[in-house]
Amino acid sequence: MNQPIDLRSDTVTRPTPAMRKAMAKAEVGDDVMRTDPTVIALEERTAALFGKQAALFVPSGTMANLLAILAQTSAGDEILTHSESHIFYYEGGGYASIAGCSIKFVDDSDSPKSGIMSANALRNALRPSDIHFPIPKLFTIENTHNRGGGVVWPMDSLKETCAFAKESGLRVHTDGARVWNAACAVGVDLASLAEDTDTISACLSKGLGCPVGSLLIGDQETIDIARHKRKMLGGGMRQAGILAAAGLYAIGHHLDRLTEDHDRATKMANDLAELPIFNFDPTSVETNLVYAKLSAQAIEAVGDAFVWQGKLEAGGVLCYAESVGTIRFVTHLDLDDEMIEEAIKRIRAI
Ligand code: TLP
Repeated sequence: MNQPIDLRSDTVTRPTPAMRKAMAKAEVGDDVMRTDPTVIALEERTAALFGKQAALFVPSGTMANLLAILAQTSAGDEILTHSESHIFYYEGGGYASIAGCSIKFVDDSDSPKSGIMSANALRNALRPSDIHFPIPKLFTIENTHNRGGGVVWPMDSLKETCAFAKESGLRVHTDGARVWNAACAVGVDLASLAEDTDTISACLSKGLGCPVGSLLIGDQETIDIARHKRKMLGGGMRQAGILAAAGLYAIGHHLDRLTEDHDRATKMANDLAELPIFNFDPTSVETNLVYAKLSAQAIEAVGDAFVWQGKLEAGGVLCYAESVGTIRFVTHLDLDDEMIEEAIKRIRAI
């Protein structure tokens, strides 16, 4: 069979030859001792880009989010977030098992977009101060919101909800695994997206070609605490400059091209929405994630999204079933127009 076309995630992107060259040339030291100049350069560059005092290079987005929680809560505290947030849905319950926090959901029923929480929804989720209740400490949002379909927080909602969270005495963390895509889609700079949040995580290993790495960005005091907790978790890395060099290369060369991924996702959504096996609104696609809902007919005739995932894989298109009724297709650096056309052709044939 022809090479499979990999639309499972933007985490599958591989370092380009130029990125590998930058990695090979990287000056390194021991980052636990704070003597790796390339890691320091990446952290300083990122802090400046996001308009914050400091940044911390960590192995993964999951660790960045966990450190944000550990640095801004104590065991027994409550986190407020959306039920489809990555922190709740996909991080192995680290908020509970490691940080000792509970989660209270904030809904999105008064928002036109999935995963976007209004100030009013947050107000409804907050309980009064009372000895019966856990102490609410941290509010987390996701931008772009993965399971919301890769949607971007509208700037006015972002400002209003985060301002209300702060007035309510909460710290605010943004899971910005794909904040680069959000910035690109709404045409604002990263600092504006980070302005109303105390901490923000950003992933280098999604769509940017880096082999590994994320950053946690925020004020100096919080990042100092996170640095200590990173060591505790075993995330202190030594000659990590080789990895940081990939990050610096990606920030310099792979951010502007994200619009290409978004355009390809839009094209893919438009083409898929015409097939009878799908039933979704292609205009809901805002970035590089296409959440394609299966039609009732497709499920009845063949099976749920997990069955369809297997069929598509056998036909040379790799994707992920995200629920019984929805399949996710993700565009990224390692795919071009021709490969998207070919993927659609294969899906049509199946
Ligand atoms: N998301 C992955 C899977 O874990 C689902 C993907 O393929 O989309 N925050 C968000 C919003 C994410 O989408 C992810 C990864 C992470 C955090 C975690 O990043 P890593 O995988 O580096 O721990």
